[in-house]
This record gives sequence, structure tokens and C-alpha cells, in this order.
Amino acid sequence: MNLRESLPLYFVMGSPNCEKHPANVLEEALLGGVTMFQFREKGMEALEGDAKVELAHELQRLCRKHGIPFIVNDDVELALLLNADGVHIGQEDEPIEKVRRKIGNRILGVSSHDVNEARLAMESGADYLGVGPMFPTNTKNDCREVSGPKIIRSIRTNGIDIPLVGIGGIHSRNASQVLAAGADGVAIISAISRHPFLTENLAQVVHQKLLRL
Ligand code: 3NM
Repeated sequence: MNLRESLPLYFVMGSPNCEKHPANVLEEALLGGVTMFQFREKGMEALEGDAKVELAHELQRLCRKHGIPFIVNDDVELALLLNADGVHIGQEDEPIEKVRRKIGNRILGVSSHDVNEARLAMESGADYLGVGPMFPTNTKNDCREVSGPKIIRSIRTNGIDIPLVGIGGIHSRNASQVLAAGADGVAIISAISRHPFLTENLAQVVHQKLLRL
């Protein structure tokens, strides 16, 4: 499947983001129409060791059942162990080229915060970019300054045309601004993980906006 088609509604989550069992949260979100999933087990009380592997495996099975890609945040070894569809890394993680060598042709996503990081990520072999933070967020406490959707516009006007999603503080009332700026989709943690039953509204907003663009 074309990667761009998987990006419109990209759900990112780990157990610290959920108020009920993550498998129940993901199942509701999948029924609501998320198009790709990233397992991001980070922060206070994040699972480690076997418990992390078991949860990842359970969430991967749900993604397979619904036919959407399962991406692992940072943990390349876990991604290889589970034969995940891809890996997402930040600027502080292992170098992009090194991760690419390890994961072969699996999907590789890279967080980028400005035009230079985006260009470097593209040239180093990223398949897609996560660009943020679009809006203020409480979910990630080491976030950079809010760049807003305008950073996506400047990435696009600088000729960086690989698939990308906006991330950070996105919900159903501001998602269309991110898409209008040139993103292929929106990556969301809390607006879905805390309210998975509302995912269908978000999916409608996103798909309608993409159809109109
Ligand atoms: N990365 P929420 S912002 C994981 O700017 C992450 O790179 C960001 O969570 C970045 O959808 C962010 O709850 C948190 O705001 C996104």
C-alpha cells in the first residue's frame, strides 16, 4: 500500500496515554477509522521488558486484523523482534542511516522540527516526517517551541515533498489547518487515547478535508 494512504489519521500511543487497557483503546480507535498506528511506550510508568513486548505484540495483532501498519517508536530491536512494519525515531535517537541499515525496507519515520531537519531526514532516507509541535500539548514535556502549521508550509515550499504528518496538540477542531498547510495526515495521541469513541468524528473531518484539497 502507498504510504501516503496510510497517513491521514495516524494514532500514536502507549500505556501511559490510556485511561483503560490500551488494547481496548486501540480497538475503538481502529473501529473509528485510524489509518496507521505507532506504539510509543514512553513516560512515567511505561512498561519495560517482557510486559512491553507482550503489549506491543497484542497491539500489533489488532493492527494486522484491521489491515493497518504497525510502527514502533525508537525501539529498533523490538521492531525487528516483532517484524513490525516500521520504526519512528526522533532527532536524539540513533542516526537515520544506521537505523535504515538495520530495518531494511521497513517504513522509517523521523521527527523533524524545521526545514533543515526535514531536508536532512529526507536526504538520509526517511520515508515520512513527523513535524511538530503544531499546537501546545501536555503529552510530551520535552517538546520544542510550537511551530504551528506554517512550518509545514515552509517545508513544502522548500521542495521537501516526501510524505509528512503534523503532530502535537491536534484534535478535530484544528486538524484541518494542518492538512491545509500541506500535510498528508495528522498524528495524534491524547485526542484519541483519552476519547477513542470520538475517533469517527476525527476521521470524518480528516477525510473530508483531504478530499477537498
Ligand atoms: N511529538 P498529543 S508533540 C510525541 O513535536 C510528540 O515532535 C511531538 O501528543 C513533536 O497529540 C508529541 O496528545 C505529543 O498532543 C503529541
